[in-house]
This record gives sequence, structure tokens and C-alpha cells, in this order.
Amino acid sequence: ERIKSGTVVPVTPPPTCPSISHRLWPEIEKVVHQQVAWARLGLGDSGTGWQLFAEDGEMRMYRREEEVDGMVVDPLKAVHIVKGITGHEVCHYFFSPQYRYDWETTLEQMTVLETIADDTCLFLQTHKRIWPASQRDVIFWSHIRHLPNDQDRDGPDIWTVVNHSTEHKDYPANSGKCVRIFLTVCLLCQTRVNPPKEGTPITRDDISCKITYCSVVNPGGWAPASVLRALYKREYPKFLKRFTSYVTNQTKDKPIMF
Ligand code: 16C
Repeated sequence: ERIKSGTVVPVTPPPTCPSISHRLWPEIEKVVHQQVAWARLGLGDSGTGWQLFAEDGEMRMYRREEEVDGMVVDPLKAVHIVKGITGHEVCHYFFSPQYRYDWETTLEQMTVLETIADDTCLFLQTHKRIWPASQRDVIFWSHIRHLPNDQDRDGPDIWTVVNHSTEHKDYPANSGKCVRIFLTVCLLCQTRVNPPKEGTPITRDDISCKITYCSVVNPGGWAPASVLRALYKREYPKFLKRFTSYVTNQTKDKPIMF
């Protein structure tokens, strides 16, 4: 239909980011900024008390012993360098729901409650039960972002995924058989490129990805500290090794996604 001359047509500028009008957006912005700043701090700069608890090749995992109301909530910081993959690829496979069952070994069920935008989803997950503790579930938003690297010379670009617990009116915490856990997770990736000989294209042999993974998980209900710490020690290295091998396998015959 033609618009009559003189009619005022409301012009909404295109959003600078597709998730911007969502109720969770202010929180997503705040938490992403905080988590990225925290992940970028070296272990020496983010306070003392980090204990190395797992090491395998280039992978190192540190934790800090912390308890809230007698519950273990040890913050974890892991660093890894993996050859042949980019930060964009690592974040793509970590964020995208369609791959999660392939690499997330503690997962029982994953539901996407809402697709907020291409870069932001709301997840409900139930995880495997560890006898004799109750089964756990978690609701979190997950946001993937490409960041300009204007702070250091470590790599040309940064990709990140931040997961952070939230609530959902249709799925109140602790209303069924599961105890709700609360988490904040940040995966931050920097891609390094060894410049190939002039005139030759960049191959997977020329790239590597520095991965930083930070997490804080509140188990939501009491579980013995020794059991939880033993679980962390076993499950976090297993996760990071399995997940990064998965990305390497998925991408090895595909064009590099910078
Ligand atoms: O970041 C990771 N995954 C993301 C996508 O799923 C997302 C979700 C993280 C959920 C982490 C909590 C998992 C609770 C597992 C319960 C224990 C199952 C063990 C089964 C053993 C056969 O951010 C990668 C996450 C890597 C998970 C490492 C394990 C962390 C243990 C946390 C303990 C929670 C309390 C359990 C109470 C008994």
C-alpha cells in the first residue's frame, strides 16, 4: 500500500546487536564484560591462591578453594593451547546446541528454552546423577561474541562464549527431582597465526588457539567437599581435552573459519 505524502513513518534504526531489546540484555552485557575482563587477567594478576590441579601437555588447570555456606564453589581457571583450530571455531562448537550431546559427557538432557537471537540462547540442562547425591539441573543464557583486540598483541581477534545462570517462570528451581545448580562460565579464545611464506595460503599448520576457560559452579545443595573436589579434578580435564579434540576432528577437513 502506498504511504500518503505527509504521513509520519516511524523509523527504527537497525539494532546494533540483535539481542539488544531482550529483558536479559542489560545483565548479559554486564556479565560478559566482567567475565571477559576476568578471563583476560593472567593468573598472577587475578590474585594469589591459584593451585595447579591438572596438567596435560599445554593444558593447565588451576582452582581456588572457596566455600559459601559450607558449599564448595571453587573458581576454576584453565588455559590450553591447541594447534590447527581458531577461536571462532572453538566458540562455535561450544555455543551451538546441535553439537552439545557430542562432547558434553555429563549431560542427560538439553532443551533450548528460547532462541533470543543468533548469538544468544536460553538453555535448560539436566546432568547425570552421581549417587548418592540428587540429580542436578541448570538454566542459563549463553552468548557468543567476537571482540576487537585493542588491548594486547597476543592475537588478532578474540571470540568468547559466556554462560550464566538465570531463572525461568515455567521451570522454578528445586521443584522436581533435580537440585538447581548455578554457574558462570567463560570460554575465551585468541587465535595466533604464524605468517606463512609469502604467496602461500594459511593452512591449519600455521594457526593455534589459546583457550582460557573460567568457571564457578555452585552445587545448589550440600554435597561433601571431598566428593565435589574429586569430581572437579576428574571432570574438568576430561571436558577440556574431549571438547578440544572434538573441535579438531570436526574442523580438520573443513576450510578455516577465522
Ligand atoms: O562449560 C561446560 N559446559 C557447558 C555446556 O553444557 C555449560 C554447562 C555446564 C554444566 C556444568 C555442571 C555439570 C554438573 C554435573 C553434575 C555431575 C555429573 C557427573 C557425572 C559423572 C559421570 O557451561 C563444561 C562443563 C564441564 C563440567 C565439569 C564438571 C563440573 C562438576 C560440577 C559439580 C556440580 C555439583 C554436582 C553435585 C553432585
